[in-house]
Amino acid sequence: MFRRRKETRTVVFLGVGGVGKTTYIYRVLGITKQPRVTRRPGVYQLAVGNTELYLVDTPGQYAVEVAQRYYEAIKTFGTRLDLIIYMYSVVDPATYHALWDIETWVSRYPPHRKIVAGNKMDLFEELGYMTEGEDAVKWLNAARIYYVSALKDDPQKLLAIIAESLGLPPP
Ligand SMILES: Nc1nc2c(ncn2[C@@H]2O[C@H](COP(=O)(O)OP(=O)(O)OP(=O)(O)O)[C@@H](O)[C@H]2O)c(=O)[nH]1
Ligand SMILES: [Mg+2]
Repeated sequence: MFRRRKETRTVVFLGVGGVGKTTYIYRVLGITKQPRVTRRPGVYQLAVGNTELYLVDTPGQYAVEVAQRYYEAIKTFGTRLDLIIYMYSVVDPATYHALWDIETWVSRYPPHRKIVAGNKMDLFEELGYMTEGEDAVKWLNAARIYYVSALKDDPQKLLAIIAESLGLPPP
């Protein structure tokens, strides 16, 4: 029988500490444990239809550290980074402003596609205020913004965002 080789896509999550990068990845993968602070970059593999996804989780409390991890990912994956997900917390403006610092470092190696993820929408619903991210979309030259709750949203929705952003058929 003839087997088609799987295509691969590499997705990197960037954002300062605590915004929910690991939570997002764990939910997509169905890992139920509570994430600890990420100490070293992690790469998680997931098959979606005929595509093998590599989800790259980066550690770093500050923008500069995050950017360093990004360089490490570039070294590991070459320039084959297909998507960057810039993540911030909608209830923490500092994490939003950090995207500007991260981008200054990252823009030297433009990836194919970028999106912004405004995370922790469940907290916005509780608190009643949030930082909207449309300016970042323009400034980062991202395709669009998705407002999510990595903690509460259906994992299928979280995965569909990645697939759509990569131009893959819905999972
Ligand atoms: N309420 C709420 N909490 C969230 C959400 N996403 C993540 N958290 C919480 O925020 C904390 C940090 O989440 P992590 O996924 O570890 O964040 P991270 O971006 O990986 O952080 P570092 O590894 O330190 O860079 C955890 O206590 C999560 O449970 C969300 O959508 N809503
Ligand atoms: Mg983490």
